[in-house]
Amino acid sequence: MAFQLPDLPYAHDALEPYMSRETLEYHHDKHHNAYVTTLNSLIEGTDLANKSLEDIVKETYNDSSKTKIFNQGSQHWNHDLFWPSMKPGGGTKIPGELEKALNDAFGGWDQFRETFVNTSVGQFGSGWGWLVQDSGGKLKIYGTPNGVNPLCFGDHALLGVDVWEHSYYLDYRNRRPDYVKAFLDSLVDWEFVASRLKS
Ligand code: MN3
Repeated sequence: MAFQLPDLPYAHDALEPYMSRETLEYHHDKHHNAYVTTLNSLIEGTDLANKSLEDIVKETYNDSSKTKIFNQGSQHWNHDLFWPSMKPGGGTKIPGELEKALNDAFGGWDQFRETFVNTSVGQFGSGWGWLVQDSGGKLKIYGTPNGVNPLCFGDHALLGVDVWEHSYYLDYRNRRPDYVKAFLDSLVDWEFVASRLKS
């Protein structure tokens, strides 16, 4: 069964003014779609064709003969997580369980926000900023280049922000800090993030 582009869980203009209809038309309908169709064409007829997306990402990471497949597969996985992590009217109401976990790990919301913003803004070139839970349950923040994601390190992703320019350039031009702050403050569905916490 070939992989499919998931529908956005909201209308293309639902995240305005923080993320425009035009950005989502390009980012979801064109960029994400291209990752899916290219991945399908690369794995068709191979032993990867019947594997889960997670297994494809983990098996192709660090395999230099499968870099193209890794890039497309990881980016498909990353965007699958990215779209439902946002909602219209997001950025508010952090569930208590998640708030406590952020406080325990980072010392408070302000410190979490500052670290997440600085890490995501500081990721050189294309990549992602992540909030993850490691195998010991500890919350961590780090950036990754290109399509690399927490699956590659055995970590569980709670939240990822896409800092490829295609994610923000139409709306924010070169102001990546403003984009990441708007993402946290006005777009993230924190109930979705909390639902991913593993106890
Ligand atoms: Mn993207």
